[in-house]
Amino acid sequence: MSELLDFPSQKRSHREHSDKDSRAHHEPRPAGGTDNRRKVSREIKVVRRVLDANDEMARRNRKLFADSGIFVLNMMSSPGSGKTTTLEKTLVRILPEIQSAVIVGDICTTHDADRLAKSGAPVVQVNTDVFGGDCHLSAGMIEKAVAGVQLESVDLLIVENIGNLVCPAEFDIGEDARVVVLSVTEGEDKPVKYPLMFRECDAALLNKIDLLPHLDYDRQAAVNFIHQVHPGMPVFEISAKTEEGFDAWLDWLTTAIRRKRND
Ligand SMILES: Nc1nc2c(ncn2[C@@H]2O[C@H](COP(=O)(O)OP(=O)(O)OP(=O)(O)O)[C@@H](O)[C@H]2O)c(=O)[nH]1
Ligand SMILES: [Mg+2]
Ligand SMILES: [Zn+2]
Repeated sequence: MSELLDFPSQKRSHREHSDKDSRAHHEPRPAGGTDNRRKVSREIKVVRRVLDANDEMARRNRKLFADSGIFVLNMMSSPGSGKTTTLEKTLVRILPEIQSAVIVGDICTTHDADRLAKSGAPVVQVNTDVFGGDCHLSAGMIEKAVAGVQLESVDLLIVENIGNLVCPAEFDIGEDARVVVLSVTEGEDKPVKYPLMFRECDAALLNKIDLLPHLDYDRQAAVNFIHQVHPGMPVFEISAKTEEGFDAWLDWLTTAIRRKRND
C-alpha cells in the first residue's frame, strides 16, 4: 500500500528556491543603481527566511527521528541513476530484520511508490507537480509525509529524493546520512561538475557496473573525481540489476543504523 501526498501550496517556493540557488552558488551582486541594490537585498532577505524556515523544520524532524530511534537515509541522484531499483533490492535484503518505511519524491506519478510498496514496506509518495512542481524535497514536505508513517514500528526511514543532481543536496530534511547514486552511463566527470552533491553526501554508490563491458568508461577516474571533491568518501561499486557489490553497501548501511541505535 502506498499513499500519495500532493503539494499544491509549493507554487511560490520554486521561485524562492531559484532565488536561494543564486544566493547559495553565486551571491547576486547589485548591478548598479540604488533601486537594484534594494531589490537584491529584499530578495536575499526572502531567501534567508525560506532557508531559516527549512533549517528549523529540519531540526524538528531530526529531534522527532532521534526521539523515535529511527535512522533516516536520504538517497539522491540524477533521474534514472537507479535509486528505486537499488532500494527495491535493498529492502528485500534488509526486511524484516530492519523494519523500514519509505518516503519517495517525484514531480508526477506514483510509479516509484508502487514499485517500492511491493517489498511490503509502508511507502508515502510525495508529488510536487501541481503548478509546476518542486525539483527537491524540503524538510516541510518530509514533516507532512512522516505524519502518514507509524514511526514506532520503524527502524529505518528511507527518503528517495526527486531525481536531480543539484538542489536536493541543499535542503536539510533532518536525515542521518546522505547517499548519492551515480550510474556509469552518466560519465565519469559528474562529481566535479556537480560538486555540492558529492561534497554533502556520506557515501556514493557507483551503479550499473553490469553495463561496463558495453561502455568506454573509466571507473577509477570516476572514483578519483568523487575523492577530488570529497576525500575519503566511501564509494561502493554496485549493480542494482545483478546485486553485485551489495554486501559492502548493506554492511555500510547496517553499521550506520547500529551506530545511531547505540549512541
Ligand atoms: N543495467 C542496469 N540497469 C539498471 C540498474 N539500476 C537501474 N537500472 C535501470 O535504470 C532505469 C532507471 O532506474 P530507476 O531505479 O527507476 O532510477 P531512479 O534513480 O529511481 O529514477 P528517478 O526516480 O526517475 O530519478 C530502469 O530502467 C532500471 O531498470 C543497474 O544496476 N543496471
Ligand atoms: Mg526512482
Ligand atoms: Zn529544487
